[in-house]
Amino acid sequence: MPAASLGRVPETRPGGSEESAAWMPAFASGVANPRLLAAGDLDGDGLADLALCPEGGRSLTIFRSQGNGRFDLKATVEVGFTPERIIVAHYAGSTLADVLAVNFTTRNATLFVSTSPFQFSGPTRLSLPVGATDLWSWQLNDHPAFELVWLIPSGLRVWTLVGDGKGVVEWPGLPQYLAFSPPSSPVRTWGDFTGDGVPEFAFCSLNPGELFLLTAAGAVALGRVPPGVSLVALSAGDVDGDGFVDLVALDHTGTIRILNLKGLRGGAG
Ligand SMILES: [Ca+2]
Ligand SMILES: [Ca+2]
Ligand SMILES: [Ca+2]
Repeated sequence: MPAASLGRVPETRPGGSEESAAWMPAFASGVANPRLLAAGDLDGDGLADLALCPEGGRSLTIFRSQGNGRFDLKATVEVGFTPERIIVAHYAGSTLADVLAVNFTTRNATLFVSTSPFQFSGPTRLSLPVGATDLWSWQLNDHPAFELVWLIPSGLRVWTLVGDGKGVVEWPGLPQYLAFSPPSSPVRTWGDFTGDGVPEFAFCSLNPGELFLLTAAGAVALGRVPPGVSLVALSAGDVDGDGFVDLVALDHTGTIRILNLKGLRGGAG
């Protein structure tokens, strides 16, 4: 049972929290009025790259990770609608991640499949489950495509994309580890931060600005948002290529702030 390994998450650490959660140097993206953030490796170098979208924007700004908390502007992707959620994940079985943009209100979902680093084909239109209000994605089985986990009124619905997004296989039921309620904070992301193969939610409580990891065992404090900083979005990805999933945050000024959570795995790996 996946929850058993959650005991490895440290509640506190002697001598302070710096060992388990450390902020990397902040990086100003230059994206004004930022709203959406997604992390994933778009060029196959093992470093999670970023997609950003401003509030009300219809195009994504794509950044390549340098591996040190800094990023290079690489591309702009025209979405054709205003996304409410963007995700960078592997949907086409390649080493290059793909980009997914979704608007739940207008029921638009578009997949941009990577054809070479920071180059995309498509877009491929996807359908949405009826009533979907949010979407998360992670690798949940041995099929190479990441799964889509939709939030619908009756709970969750899981899809595996097949044929580079041209079709979907809907899971007949939900595994036990998907029996969760997402945190109510809108600033939340899903990812396997503890390295046990099962994703957890990381979220920011907006007052007073504290970051938590929500596991089956409860919420664990990860760290405090720097003073005067307000986070608008979170994502999960290994930005520095050390093999540990980092918590990537976007603040209200368009600055990228990365929390290295290596210590959550207690030195494993
Ligand atoms: Ca990369
Ligand atoms: Ca899969
Ligand atoms: Ca990392």
